[in-house]
Amino acid sequence: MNVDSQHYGKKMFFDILTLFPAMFSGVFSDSIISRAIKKGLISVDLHDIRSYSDDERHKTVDDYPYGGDAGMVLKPEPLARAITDARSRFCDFAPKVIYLSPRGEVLRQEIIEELLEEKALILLCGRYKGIDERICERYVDREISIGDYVLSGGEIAAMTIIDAMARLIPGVLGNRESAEADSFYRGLLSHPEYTRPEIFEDMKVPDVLLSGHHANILRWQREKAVEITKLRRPDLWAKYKTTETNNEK
Ligand code: 4HQ
Repeated sequence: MNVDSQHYGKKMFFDILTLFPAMFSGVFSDSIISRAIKKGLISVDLHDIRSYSDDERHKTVDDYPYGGDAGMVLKPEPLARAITDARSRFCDFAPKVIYLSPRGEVLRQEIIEELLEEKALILLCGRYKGIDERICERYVDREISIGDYVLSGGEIAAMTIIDAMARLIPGVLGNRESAEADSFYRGLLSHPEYTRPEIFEDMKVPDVLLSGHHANILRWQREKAVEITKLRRPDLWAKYKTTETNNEK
């Protein structure tokens, strides 16, 4: 059975609604994502929100905010049409609409895993001050933020989500990458890694790693993972301690 037939029926579909489709070309032609697309494991379609404008001449998609603040807001009608169109393309899959916004729940690996349960996702990328709230109310299923900072648009956040998802799809990663060994896989940060040479400048690779003693190596790696997690991410450490399944390991 080849890779394609093995995952036949599990192909995941992404529709991206954006004002800047060209931003995605580099990422989708040269990355883990491109490999997933070539293998037929995911499909990514870009749709220019501007093509859903009702104004033939200027293709307007934004307008001044009520309340008189500075900046522009994406008008609801083109967004509603773009979303409705995307939904109809995936009618069998009941796709969730995700709006990328700093107001959303902050992205974590668990959210990536949840999203992998879906067959299709519609990722809505806003620009300027954001989108008309009525779109959030009626059309958006989930708002996600990639972190507490301000981007100039949702595009990079959408790429982040697709990248993090693609690498967990069986068959996407090659021998050189392994999803299981990564940070967060067991709720701890990863231990330090070393490669040749044994001595770099005046720094030596820890002896235990050269010892060939598998049990000791595992113990050292675990100790280091715990140490670094406690130190750098007390929040992750607290969560880890209260997760029963981890303590059994
Ligand atoms: N923006 N995580 C404002 C973000 C963002 C984030 C996207 C800026 C939406 C309208 N998106 N636009 N942080 O900062 O996802």
